[in-house]
Formats: sequence, structure tokens, C-alpha cells
Amino acid sequence: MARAKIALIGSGMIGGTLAHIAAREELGDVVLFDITEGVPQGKALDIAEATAVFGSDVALKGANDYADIADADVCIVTAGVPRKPGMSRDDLLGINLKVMKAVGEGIKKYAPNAFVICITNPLDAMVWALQKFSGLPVEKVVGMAGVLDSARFAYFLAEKTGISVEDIHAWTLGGHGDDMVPMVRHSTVGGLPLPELVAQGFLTQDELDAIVKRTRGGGGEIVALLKTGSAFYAPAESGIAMAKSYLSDKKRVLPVAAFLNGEYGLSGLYVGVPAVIGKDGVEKVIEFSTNEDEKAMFKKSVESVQGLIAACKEIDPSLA
Ligand code: A3D
Repeated sequence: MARAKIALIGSGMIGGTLAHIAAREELGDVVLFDITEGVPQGKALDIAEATAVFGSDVALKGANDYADIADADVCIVTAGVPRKPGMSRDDLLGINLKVMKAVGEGIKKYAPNAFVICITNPLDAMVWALQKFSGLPVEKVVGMAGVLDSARFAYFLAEKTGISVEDIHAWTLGGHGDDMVPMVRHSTVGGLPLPELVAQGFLTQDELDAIVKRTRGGGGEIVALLKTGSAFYAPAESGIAMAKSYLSDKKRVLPVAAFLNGEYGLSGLYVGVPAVIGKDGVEKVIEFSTNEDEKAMFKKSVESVQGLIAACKEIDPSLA
């Protein structure tokens, strides 16, 4: 059987890390695409040389021409600009919307059958615009944010309780902003929902509240430390987890920005929800029960996403 083809649109910090992991895990042949000349070619050659050390038989290519992504099975989009200290994700909207137009048109022309994973911020608006510009079916275009936000939540819980990350299932829903919704009642450590974990004395309510707050600000914490860009290792791992579930029809339930058709009472926009990812892309959205508090937080988060979409429509009337 032919190897899968993975096109990475954007060859910066996340794109390069995605290429490294994809090659190392032998997920398929990798094309690194970027507008900057030399960078995708240099990263592709560097990683190709590393394949002889870790023993992966995959091809890597750097490209500045969309023709090179032809017939890709998966496209992971990180093209655009990341945050610098003091910037919110929303500050990136105007610049990255133009990038999504170019990327969407490239994918439409050369890789219309791909499963497309958008990582570019502000995520929920950019994935919405990318789907519109590419014209691909909504179930084949998804956003990566929830896997990362949930991983941060799980890691902080593991760090505080001393329990293996493997036995923690944490969930964050809603938009990928600081008002994302960490789902405390649905997240478990060793099968115990977090409120029960507090009741059993594994951690205090104050410690749990601090973890929720840190999860919401997790991206900003890294931006403040790095000073020159934003997180890339964990975002890349998160994109790979989604690509793997699609490529091997694994049907993992992952928190992703999925297009909603009535689920959670919403339609026509992308928001972070748990979804089954398999060979058809987003195969099913899972609906968590929500109490009044969670509903209010979800509503606030969705309103932020709706505001970003309205801003996109204002900037580019073809999206209206
Ligand atoms: P960076 O290292 O700057 O890479 C971006 C790359 O995109 C650069 O190599 C640019 O040359 C390239 N680029 C710019 N315009 C175009 C274009 N029109 N076509 C093709 N390539 C282009 O950034 P990064 O890799 O650190 O981050 C990439 C994006 O991911 C940013 O928007 C971040 O904000 C975002 N991000 C999202 C998350 C989520 O969880 C959603 C997490 C971390 C970063």
C-alpha cells in the first residue's frame, strides 16, 4: 500500500516539529511548505538526514509551490504568525485571515480530498475561514486546540496529584481563548471525577481552581517565557494525535474544533467539542451534559468565537 502523504503548510516552529514527529513515527511521506524560501527545504533535508539515525523509511521534501502538496492525505496548517508577549490570539486575526485565504485556495486546488487540521490562531475563527476558503466538506476540516488545552489540564493535574498522566482524562471545551471551558465534572483521575478527587483529599478545591486558571492561561504562560513566539512541542504532538486517528481510522474521541450542526444548540460555526475522529474525518460529535454554570461558561466562550467570525466577515466580505 502506498505511504500516506502529509503536507505541512507552514514550516515554522510547529511545522518543523510536526515534520520531525511524523518522520520519526513513519506516518508517511512529508512535504513541508512555506512562503519563505530555503526554510522548508533546509528543515526537510535536516530531518531526512536524521531518518538514517532513527531508521524511518519516509521521504521529506521542502516546497514553496502548492503543486507539491498534490493529493496529500492530511494537511496540517500552521501558516501565519504566532503571538508575542502582550498580544492576545485575537490580535493575529487580520494577518492570519489573509494567510488562510491563500492556504485554502491552495488546498482546494491540489489536495481537495485531504483531512485538514488547522492550528493557526485565532483558532476557532481561522478554521472556520479555512473551511470556507477551501470549500472542503466541514467534516474534513477541523481545528486543533482542545487536545492541547486538555493536555495542559491533564499535565497540571498529574503534577499536583502525583498520578500518571496516562490515567488522567481531562477535557476542555469551547473556544481556544482564555475563556475556554475546562470540564471539571467530566474530567477524571483514575476514573474519579475531579469533584470526587477533591472530596477524597487528593487535592484541595483551591488547588483545583488554580489548575483550571493555569490551564486557561497555559498558552500565555509559555509565550511569556519564550518571549519570541508561542508553544510548539505540545501543539505539534496534539496535531499528530489527530492525524493518526484519521490515518489509521482509530476513532479516538478527541476535543477538537468541529463544525456544529445543531449540537450543543449551535450551528454554522466551529467550537471545541469532543468528537470521534476516523477515516471520514469528524464522524460524530459527543455531547456532554452541562449544568447551569458550565452552560454559562460555554455561552461566553462561544460569544467570543462569534465575535471573531463577525470580525472576519467585516475584513473579508466574501465570507459573509
Ligand atoms: P512560526 O514559527 O512563525 O511559523 C509560521 C510559519 O508560517 C512561518 O515559517 C512563516 O513563514 C509561515 N507563513 C506565513 N505566511 C504564510 C503563507 N501565506 N503561506 C505559507 N506559510 C506562511 O509560528 P508557529 O509555528 O510557532 O505557530 C504557527 C501558528 O500556530 C500561529 O498562528 C500560532 O499562534 C498558532 N498556534 C496555535 C496553537 C493552538 O493551540 C491553536 C498553539 C500554538 C500556536
